[in-house]
Amino acid sequence: MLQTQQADITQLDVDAIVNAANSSLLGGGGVDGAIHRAAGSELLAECRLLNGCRTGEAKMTRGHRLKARHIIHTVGPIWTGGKNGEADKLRACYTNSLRLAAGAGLQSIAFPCISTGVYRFPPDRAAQIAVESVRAYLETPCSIQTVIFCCFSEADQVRYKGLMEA
Ligand code: AR6
Repeated sequence: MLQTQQADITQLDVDAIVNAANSSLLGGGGVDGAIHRAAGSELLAECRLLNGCRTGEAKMTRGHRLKARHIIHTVGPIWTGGKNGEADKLRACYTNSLRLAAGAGLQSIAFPCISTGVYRFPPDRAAQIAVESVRAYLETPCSIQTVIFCCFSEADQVRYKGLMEA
C-alpha cells in the first residue's frame, strides 16, 4: 500500500527509513543530517565500515536510536539539467532501496523526497519517478506491505497526493 505523510522521517515507526545521503555515507545536511543526529554517533561508526556508496545504489545499516529498525542509505543524483542520466539514477535509488528492504524481509519503508533539496532535482519530476518506480517494483509480490512517501513540506505532500490519486 502506498501512502503519503507530512512528517519528520526520523520520527517514523517503520522497518526502514531511507536516507538521501551523499557518496561518502558520512553525513551531511538536510535529511541526512537529521537522521545522523537522531540516530546517534553509532550510526556514523557503522557507516564508516561501508566504504561509501555510488549514485543510484543503496546500503543498509541498523536504525540505532531511531524507532525505525533499519536505515537504507541511498545516493540520489545531482541535477545538472536532466541530460546526464539523472532520471534513471533516481529511479535506481528507489528500486535498489526496495530490493534491499525486500531482501531482508521488511514490511514497511518510508522514503524522503530524494535529490529534491541540495541536489536540486525538479520536485514534480522527482515525485513522478518516485511513485512510478515504487508502483512498478510492487507489481511483483514481496515482503513489503507499506511504502510511505514522507514529505517535509506541504507542497510535496500535495504533489504526492495528486499523483497517487491519478
Ligand atoms: N524528514 C523528511 N524529509 C526531510 C527532512 C526530515 N527530517 N529534512 C529535510 N527533508 P536533502 P538531497 C527533505 O537536501 O537533495 C545532504 O547534505 C527536504 O525538504 O536532504 O538528496 C546529503 O549529505 C527535501 O525534500 O537531500 C547530500 O550531500 C528532501 O528531504 C545532499 O544533502 C531531500 O533534501 C543530498 O541532497
